Amino acid sequence: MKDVKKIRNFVVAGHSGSGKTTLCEAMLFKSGVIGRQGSVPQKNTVSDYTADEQDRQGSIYATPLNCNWNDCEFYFIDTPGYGEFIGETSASLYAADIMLMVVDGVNGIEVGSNRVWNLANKLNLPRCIFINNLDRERSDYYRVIEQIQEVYGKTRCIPFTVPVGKENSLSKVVHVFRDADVPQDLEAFVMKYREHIMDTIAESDEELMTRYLDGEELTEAEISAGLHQAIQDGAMVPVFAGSAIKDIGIGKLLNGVVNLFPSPADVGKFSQEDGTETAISPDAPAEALVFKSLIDPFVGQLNFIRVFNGTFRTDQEVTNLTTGTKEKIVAMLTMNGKTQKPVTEAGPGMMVALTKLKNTHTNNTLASGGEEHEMRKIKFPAPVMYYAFTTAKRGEEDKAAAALHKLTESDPTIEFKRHEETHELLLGGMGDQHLGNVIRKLKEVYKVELVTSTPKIPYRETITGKGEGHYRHKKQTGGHGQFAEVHLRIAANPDGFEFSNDVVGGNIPRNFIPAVEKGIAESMVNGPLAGCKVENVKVSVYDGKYHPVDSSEMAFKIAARGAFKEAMHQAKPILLEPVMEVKIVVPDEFMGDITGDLNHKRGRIMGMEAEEGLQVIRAEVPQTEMAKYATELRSMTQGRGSFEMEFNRYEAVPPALAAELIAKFQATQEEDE
Ligand SMILES: Nc1nc2c(ncn2[C@@H]2O[C@H](COP(=O)(O)OP(=O)(O)OP(=O)(O)O)[C@@H](O)[C@H]2O)c(=O)[nH]1
Ligand SMILES: [Mg+2]
Repeated sequence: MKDVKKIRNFVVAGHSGSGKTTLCEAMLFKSGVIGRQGSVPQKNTVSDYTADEQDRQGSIYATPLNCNWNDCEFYFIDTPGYGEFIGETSASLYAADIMLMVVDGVNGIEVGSNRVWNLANKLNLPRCIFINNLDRERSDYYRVIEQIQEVYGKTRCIPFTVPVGKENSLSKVVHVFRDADVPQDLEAFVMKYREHIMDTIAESDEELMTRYLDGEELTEAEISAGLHQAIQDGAMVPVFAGSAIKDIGIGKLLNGVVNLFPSPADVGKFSQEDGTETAISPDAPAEALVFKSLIDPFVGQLNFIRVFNGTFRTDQEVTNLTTGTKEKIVAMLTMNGKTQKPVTEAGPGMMVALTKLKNTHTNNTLASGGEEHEMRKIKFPAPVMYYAFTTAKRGEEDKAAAALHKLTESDPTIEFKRHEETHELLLGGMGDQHLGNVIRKLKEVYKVELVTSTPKIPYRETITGKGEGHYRHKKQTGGHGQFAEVHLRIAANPDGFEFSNDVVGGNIPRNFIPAVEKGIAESMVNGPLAGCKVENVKVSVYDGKYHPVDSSEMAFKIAARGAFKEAMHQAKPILLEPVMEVKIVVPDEFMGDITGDLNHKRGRIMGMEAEEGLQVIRAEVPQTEMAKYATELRSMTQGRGSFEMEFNRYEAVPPALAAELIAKFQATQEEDE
């Protein structure tokens, strides 16, 4: 098996359309994996091989790839840059030793760049940057490198290759300290960074520093070793340049991967979920993280693992530490898109697909034995968009549920639940394209068709005053009758629901009090204004009447409901709506449109700040206004904005809107009657 020092494992990430898939294609071509470089518009790249991706002309799924270069084996993942598919991208970052971020040489840093940069920050993942598209009109290497340095660190982001010529006349790139034939107009720039790199090397080691200051030349090995540490610590981010489509700068980037990227041996250790760190060795007990699973039409379920430690072998028995299942490794495949190649061993740094596992999914840990620690778990982002749904054919809810359960196992950014208050079945995801994919998969693969609608907003009701209710339930039907009478008072109670039994003299016997409380609890599920859950009410039952023969639990429940309803009407009830806390990130130029739209949506802007070259807007907005925000933001910003939101609190619905909602509800009640 390959020496661990010769393995490189990285993830290619960045903003949508920056050219990640094209760059991966160029690397596969340059390294001889493919004889012809495909392109995204021609729908023939190795990475975007699914019909969905080809229709969209952009990646949807993370695609593991591999190639060899200069005696090293590369395992890398092409990820989607589009925000709705961030689940795939996040997971890939957990599987990699370093992130290669692709930045568009025309637009520079974009929302998607910061998104992955920040994810890498959280994981302490080393980074490298490739400035792509430098053959394009209006590309400007110097503007982009300046912005990168401004935002991600001047002394940190260091040019390693520099373009010669620009736009149409881009001809090649030169390496700042390996190339001798630097054009004169680039010399000052190149020398500046050559010195910077040398300084970094010297700083990494006191002895090297002294020798360097004494004017001694450092050897190639010393140069690489000196940089490795700085890159691995994140103190240095090498920046490469070129054009993926024109195969400019690709060879030098591949050399950079060999010379500068850490091998799993350099990384040396890996983190487990409980914070333990374990040293990496091919002879240690084997341990791997499942970072992706998919259903292959021919092979069935494929689980992609990143081996962190030890060596997995075919026919080996392993334990899934997450589900507790014993699994047998029947076959292992290295994959280049849909091209599979069987292997019999997989060591640290390798990414392979396992077939035919029984009970293993994304985010599980596989171990060969002796291990108790699960791998560090992938944190998936929470859904930002929900559809309510029913099945097109009656009675297929269970079939849909089973299929959705399967889908959530491989894509944890999908959520499927029944809402407690609105009772609707909800399908949550990262946006309409993501959800559209899920729905299409359900139809095509699982043969269940969904009918979707905008989810009902879980409005609530509460009171702002006090009220009193008296209700007598009396019925004489045939033999024995029904009788109960309940008197109660209600008042607003910010701490939630409170019930007290203040009946004196046994006017309602103790054994009927639980029925009274139950009656009230039932009324609180369907409030009198709009049939919503009632909250924050204090109820005191203080009097009533009973009949020794005709009173029953049922009669008291009915009387309590009547009394509560009457009291609610007196107590100035109001409607409440959920308010979301929203964080929106957009380029400067869209600020006006975004804030204008938020005002329109009854939003309250809580703060605006510049962050990493983009604008961050924090706002509180009623949930009902945010139902289609994923789509709206995309069209307002041409896909250059992103947002996150989470529930914050309930707040009173403005009177005019409340009146509308109440009238609508009352009309449906009358229809029902
Ligand atoms: N001129 C030029 N076009 C490029 C270059 N690299 C990529 N493109 C084109 O830019 C478009 C987007 O490239 P992709 O490789 O799909 O970009 P991506 O980063 O994978 O995009 P997502 O998968 O959506 O995140 C395609 O039409 C490519 O052909 C380049 O270096 N120069
Ligand atoms: Mg792509």
